[in-house]
Amino acid sequence: MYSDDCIFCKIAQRKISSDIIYEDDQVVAFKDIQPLAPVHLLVIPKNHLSSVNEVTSEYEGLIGHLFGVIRRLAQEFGVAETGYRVVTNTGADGGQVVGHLHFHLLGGQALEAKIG
Ligand code: IU
Repeated sequence: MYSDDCIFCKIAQRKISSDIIYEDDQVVAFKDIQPLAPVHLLVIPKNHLSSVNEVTSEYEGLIGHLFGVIRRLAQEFGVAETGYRVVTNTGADGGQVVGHLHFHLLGGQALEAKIG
């Protein structure tokens, strides 16, 4: 489930301190340490998957559950009505820095309408 040399696995196991705002048996969510918007959360599966490239059909249930968590956090953090952005960077060209699948939830301000 966890990878020894993965920082997000260590966060999920609480071996490294972070501002965890949600946890269940499959998912952890915490505040990004370098927020790019007033609300900037990271939602991750506990199971170590490197990126979307490893999200095969066996993880459909997990990803569905994870998006339910994102939806509820958007409500809890007050951005569900005003709007927000969910981003997952994949690989070098996608700007992925941390090699553990994660979804950025960004909101709390009007975000630049830009992709790429
Ligand atoms: P990326 O999609 O891999 O580029 O995003 C990684 C994010 O993880 C980035 O926004 C970092 O600020 C964030 N982060 C963090 O919140 N806590 C950490 O210990 C580390 C990175 I390392």
